Amino acid sequence: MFQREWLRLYFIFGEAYIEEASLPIIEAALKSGVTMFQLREKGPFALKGTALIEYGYKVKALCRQYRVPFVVNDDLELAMALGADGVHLGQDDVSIEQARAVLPKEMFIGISATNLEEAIIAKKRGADYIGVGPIYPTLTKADAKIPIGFSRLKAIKDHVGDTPIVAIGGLRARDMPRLKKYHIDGAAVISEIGYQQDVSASVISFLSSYN
Ligand code: 3NM
Repeated sequence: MFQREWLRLYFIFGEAYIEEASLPIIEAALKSGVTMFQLREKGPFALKGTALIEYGYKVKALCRQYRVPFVVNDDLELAMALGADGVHLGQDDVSIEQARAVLPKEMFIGISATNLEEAIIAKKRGADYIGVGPIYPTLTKADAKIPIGFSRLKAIKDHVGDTPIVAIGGLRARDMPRLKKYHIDGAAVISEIGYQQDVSASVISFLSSYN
């Protein structure tokens, strides 16, 4: 069963093609307390096929070791092959109905939304959580939409009520108090954790700022 507490600090990372660099980053983040992990392998150097499955197994093993739920972005076949705990779907991926039809029933599903309409539809279709953003500009997602800021994030939260929500896009530790104030369950983060010199210090700073 999905638990909203897993959204508190949701670390997203890929970079499978430089596994000797990326696995230590992922392990440091898990060890330091991130509450959920998503494997998101994108871009020109993205691994595919068997190489990605092999990498995915290593990441899943790390998540298991640190008892952190393991999510796969977009790719239902990869999620099933790896026995992931959940999948995350964008607006351009398969629909939640199509995903539910093929995924094991214990696998949870998160959906991206960038506006109120998408968030309401995601809730209606039974998403386990909604990823709302980008809040700020981000360099990490090539096709990111226009940033929505905190006021629209709050408006979405006010409409979807109890459905778990994680904010995403350009977030830093200093944004955590405002997420808490608006009853957003947490932050999904790539660069402010994954591309930092001191991954552990960054994770601790995020977690201690949600207060
Ligand atoms: N999805 P960073 S923004 C993967 O708006 C992703 O749906 C977004 O990376 C969305 O923390 C984003 O480095 C990138 O800004 C988040």
